Formats: sequence, C-alpha cells, structure tokens
Amino acid sequence: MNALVIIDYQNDFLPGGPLGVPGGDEIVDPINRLIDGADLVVASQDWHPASHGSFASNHTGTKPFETIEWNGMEQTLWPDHCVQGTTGADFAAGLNWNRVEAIFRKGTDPQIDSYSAFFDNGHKRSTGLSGYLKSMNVTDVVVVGLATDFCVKFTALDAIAEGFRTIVPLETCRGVDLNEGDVETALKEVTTAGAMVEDSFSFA
Ligand code: VGL
Ligand code: ZN
Repeated sequence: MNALVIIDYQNDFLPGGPLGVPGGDEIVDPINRLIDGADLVVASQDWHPASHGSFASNHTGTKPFETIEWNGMEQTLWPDHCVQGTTGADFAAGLNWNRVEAIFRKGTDPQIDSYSAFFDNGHKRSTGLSGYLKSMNVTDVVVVGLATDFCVKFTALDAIAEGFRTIVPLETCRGVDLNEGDVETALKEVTTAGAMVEDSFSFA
C-alpha cells in the first residue's frame, strides 16, 4: 500500500505570496499524475495562529528570514503566512484535491514551529499522520509539495524514521533556497537518511 503525502500546497507558498516558493506553481501537473495513481492521498496544511512565534512580526526588532534562538531552538523567522482561516492558508487551485482522504494540520501551537507533517520541530507532539498511515497498512510514502528544503525535507526524514519506504520525486517539489545550496544539502541529508530522491516517479 502506498500513500502520496502532499506538503503545504497553499496559496501563501506560491509565487506572489508572502512566502512564495520559486516555481511552486510549476508542479501541478506532475502532482496530479501522482494523485491519479496513488492508493491513498493525504495532505498537510500549515495552519498558524496570527500570534505564531515563527513570524518575525511577533518578535520586536527582527526581520523575516533572520535566525533567532526561540524556546531553546534555532528558528528561522518568516513573514506572516498560512494564518488560520485566511485565503493564504487555503489549498492552492489546480490540484485534484477530491482524492485527498485526510488533512493533517500543523504549526497550530504558537510556541513551536512544525515543518514535518509528522511531528513538531521539537519532536514532542505527533500530528497523527504516522499512526494513520500505519492503520491503513501503508508501507511506501511519496512526499511532494513545498518547500523542498523545509517541510518536504523534514517530512521525508520523519517518514524514514517511522519506517516507511520513502520517495521524493524532484519534479513535484520546489525549494526556498534562502542560502544558495540549501536545496542540494537538504536532498543529500534525505538521501543519506535512506530516502530515494528521483527526478521523476510514477506509481506502477
Ligand atoms: C514552510 C516555512 C514556514 C514549508 C512552512 O511549508 O516549507 N516553510 N512554514
Ligand atoms: Zn509555517
């Protein structure tokens, strides 16, 4: 049993949005092909309260994309994005959302960020995704969406740690590359951890 896990394909992460990922609008067709072929399709949704501590606007004297120490962890500060109930937090048009069986929201606790669709960044709280996939007898997970060097990366790392055979098809992901080379480094980490990073992929 395989599952397609669509990461954070939301309006605020598309070009023109406050946290627009370059080329984020170019991955619709290849993701839709995977949606058609997957046994099970799930999605994550970045879903922050306006008071979220990952927003630079909630720390005086900071600017977006700075890194600070926050609650004992390194945190990149972001522009306000994916605020609960806003259009920016809505799933972006173009994907065939009808096949999505379950949605896992993350980043809801104002005191911690959550890049992975499985756990928060402190690995303290589970979203329930792992248990859900296991209850559905999923063995193979394909991770697609935004952004390669943040939420896709940490979701893939957790998928491997949770024991899933994990595939990341590059044609279905785009990265932020805050510093040039971040995407390359992320892909190396994911590969080293045991995921299969492939240019393109299709379900047999
Ligand atoms: C993401 C930064 C902040 C992502 C979410 O989906 O990759 N990146 N929140
Ligand atoms: Zn976020």
